[in-house]
Amino acid sequence: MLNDTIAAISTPLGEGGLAVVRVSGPAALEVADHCFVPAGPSSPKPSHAPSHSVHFGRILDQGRLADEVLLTVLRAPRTYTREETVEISCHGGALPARLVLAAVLAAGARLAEPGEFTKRAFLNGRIDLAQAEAVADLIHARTELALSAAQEQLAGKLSQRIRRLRDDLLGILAHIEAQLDFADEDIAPDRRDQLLVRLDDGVASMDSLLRTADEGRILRRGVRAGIVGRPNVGKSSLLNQLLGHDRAIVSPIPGTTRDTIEETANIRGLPVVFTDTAGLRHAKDAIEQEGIRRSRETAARAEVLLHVLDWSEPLEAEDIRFLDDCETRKRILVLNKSDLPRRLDLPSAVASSTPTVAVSCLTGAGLESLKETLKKLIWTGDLRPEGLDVIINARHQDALRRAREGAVRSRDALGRDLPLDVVALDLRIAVNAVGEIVGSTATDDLLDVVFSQFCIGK
Ligand SMILES: Nc1nc2c(ncn2[C@@H]2O[C@H](COP(=O)(O)OP(=O)(O)O)[C@@H](O)[C@H]2O)c(=O)[nH]1
Ligand SMILES: [Mg+2]
Repeated sequence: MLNDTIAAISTPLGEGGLAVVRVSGPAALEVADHCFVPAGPSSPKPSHAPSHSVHFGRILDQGRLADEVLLTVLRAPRTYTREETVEISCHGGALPARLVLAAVLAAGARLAEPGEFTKRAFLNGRIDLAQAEAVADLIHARTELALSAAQEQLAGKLSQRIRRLRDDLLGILAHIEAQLDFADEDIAPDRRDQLLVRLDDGVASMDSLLRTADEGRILRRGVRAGIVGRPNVGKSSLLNQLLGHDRAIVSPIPGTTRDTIEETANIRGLPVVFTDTAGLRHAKDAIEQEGIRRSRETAARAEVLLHVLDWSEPLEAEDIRFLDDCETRKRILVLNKSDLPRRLDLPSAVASSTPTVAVSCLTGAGLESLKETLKKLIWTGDLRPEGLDVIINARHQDALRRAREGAVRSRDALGRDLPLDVVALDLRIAVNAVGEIVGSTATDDLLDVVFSQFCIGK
């Protein structure tokens, strides 16, 4: 598969200043020779140009002008894929890029699959699988914190930890397998104890990696926070304040918000997906009833609830019912309209057990404190970017869990003096599972799963 030459548009489709068509593979320069005409009469053909040089000219598709471009020649191995690469910068907009791509394909390249450039970088040994995933994380990052976590992973921080772990396990396995060759000799007790300690260390290191999974999930997918409460308390106003722009309709008429509205905001570096809901109350008309049904669904799915109450009004029956219903949920009571005189009286049991923040969506008072409270509720870890050097994703978590099971079974078997081939078998499972993370033991299926997350052209 690495014998052919691939091409794709690497910039988003749509209007823009520039678009880039990327070509990679052994014939990349010949493909460029076929469709590129340099501007100057004495300018070299791409295949005669030095590496990392840029050339002005035209791309022709069977004699017809596709676009005026700048063509960059990048020779292997100093390229993204480690293969011969040509990058063609053409005019932005969907059409010029498509014409250039068509010319490149007519000249002998094949259309790349999603993530195929990055897959080649992996297959050619430039990056491992965890680093390849970091490229996708980097592209999809929605906050600077998520970006910096992706950058650390791309730089190889996670890979180093995983390799060290795998080397340790392999070392233990080597000892046990060497012992297996002397079938009638038992493992010496002191040697066995040493191996047990090393296995425990391995499991502890897996545990510390597994603990970063929640943080990884938050940074990659965001936290779902539902804004709930009865009509007119200021839920839509709060959403707008948290987003920093007017997204939802705010009105003094109760029941204005009928559908649920979802938007992502950056809360102290964490992506939080807020959902504004219809107010919870007894509604007569069908549309509002449907809105309220959706509100309940949103509230059920949310990981955190912002329960908005009106500071200027006494508690109503709906407020109390909802306070009771959500007793066990991760939640914040947001007492809105703190610019007005207080008439709200919270039951002391609730006030003492639930984080409570007074805000005014009218003046903006208390909003920073609300963000801080929210951050503390969802993120127990350290928020310094340098504390984020290793954060695993769901795939890593799955592999590490299997590795941990294998390592624990192997340790128990060794501790109970079971036959050494049993000890070795489970340890081998652990080694392989750890190896999946960086791709040293990777099946085609696994690679398909990882690279299907990418867009075409990356
Ligand atoms: N005085 C005051 N009025 C507010 C505040 N927040 C919202 N309101 C008003 O309360 C009414 C209902 O607000 P809205 O956000 O639509 O409430 P929702 O029904 O819960 O979404 C509107 O007239 C807002 O202008 C606040 O902090 N102080
Ligand atoms: Mg509303």
